[in-house]
Amino acid sequence: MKLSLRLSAFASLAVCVVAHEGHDHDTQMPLDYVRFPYQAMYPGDNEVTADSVFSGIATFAKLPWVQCLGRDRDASFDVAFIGAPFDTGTSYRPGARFGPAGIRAGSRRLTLYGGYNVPLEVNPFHSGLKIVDCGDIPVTPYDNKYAIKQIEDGHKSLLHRQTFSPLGNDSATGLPLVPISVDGKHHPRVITLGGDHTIVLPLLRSIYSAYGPISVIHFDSHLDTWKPQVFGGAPTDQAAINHGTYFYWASQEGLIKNGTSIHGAIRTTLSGPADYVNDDESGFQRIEAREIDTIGTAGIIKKIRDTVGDQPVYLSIDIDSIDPAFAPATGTPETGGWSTRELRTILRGLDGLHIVSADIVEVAPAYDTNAELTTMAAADVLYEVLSVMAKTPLGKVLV
Ligand SMILES: [Mn+2]
Repeated sequence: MKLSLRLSAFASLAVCVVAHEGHDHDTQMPLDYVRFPYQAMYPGDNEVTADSVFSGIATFAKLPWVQCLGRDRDASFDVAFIGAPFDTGTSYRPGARFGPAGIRAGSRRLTLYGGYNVPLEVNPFHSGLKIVDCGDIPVTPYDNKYAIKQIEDGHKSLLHRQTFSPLGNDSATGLPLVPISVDGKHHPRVITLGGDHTIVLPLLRSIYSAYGPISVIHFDSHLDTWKPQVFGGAPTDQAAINHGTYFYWASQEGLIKNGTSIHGAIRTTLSGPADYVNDDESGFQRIEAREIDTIGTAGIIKKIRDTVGDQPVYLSIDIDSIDPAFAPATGTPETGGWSTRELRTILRGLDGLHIVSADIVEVAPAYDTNAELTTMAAADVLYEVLSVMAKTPLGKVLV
């Protein structure tokens, strides 16, 4: 309402100026003169705005900004985007602290034509779910231990909030759905914009508080299950937790469901074959990036689905799973990766899985092209994730 009043005053002023210049515009310019299909994206959002997709303040996909960790602590939603601007666990190129801002800029155009996903036959922005951008978790760049706790607390604050929409009934049987969490509650979903990959340790600690040990689908050119002695040398306890070791720690803490978790797009060099033995012990199956040449996207999708089954699953996407030709702006780029098209196809192949929350990490916009290749790829990848989420409620039918 406040925005409309301000715009109204501004429009009147504009009309006055025009009139003084001698043109015969004597009626006020309508406030919705730049109405685009992206408007009214969630229930109750019918506010007229003069912002087009290329103007105004950047939120993910121009979604409404809610200060979920500030003055809007009681706000409810079904899906929340939240930034975790942390990059002090990086081994090579720093800069992922600017990832959330970059991804939001890369996402501006997502709803220019309305946001309908043709292959998935859904418009996540008009699916009845309340989807918001909660801004960023405050993260200190001076103390990793403290920052990791901030990220866990920020994520938990969103995850344990009341959902905006009820769980509803099963579309096939009409029977009421019950939550798939271990605490029996229906939780909203959180999509985190990283940040370097270290953030997944506190994110999985938060996920554990609602779902217990979770199956993980992890797209990355790197394993990230390295022992601290192998990756970084672990000179201190703090150094031992970084963007190459967080899955080792998550496994040690029992946060990951052993045997139903899987990496995709792996192609890094190793310290030696023992890294794969260690990776096995951390509970992961592996899909190598080069397997796309033999089994294709369909074969990769099948491997993932066969591994995860109908378990609740957490999805973590390192932008470096995509080839640097398509996504150069990242912390530890590796050639020989998947195209943006291939990763998007694989993500759509997860349709029907119970993805409880997700993230995209390692986007470091300072290394991007002027054409915003990487941040656009990150935004489009999350659009596929959001579409899959919109189609499948986080519930099951009791049998
Ligand atoms: Mn990586």
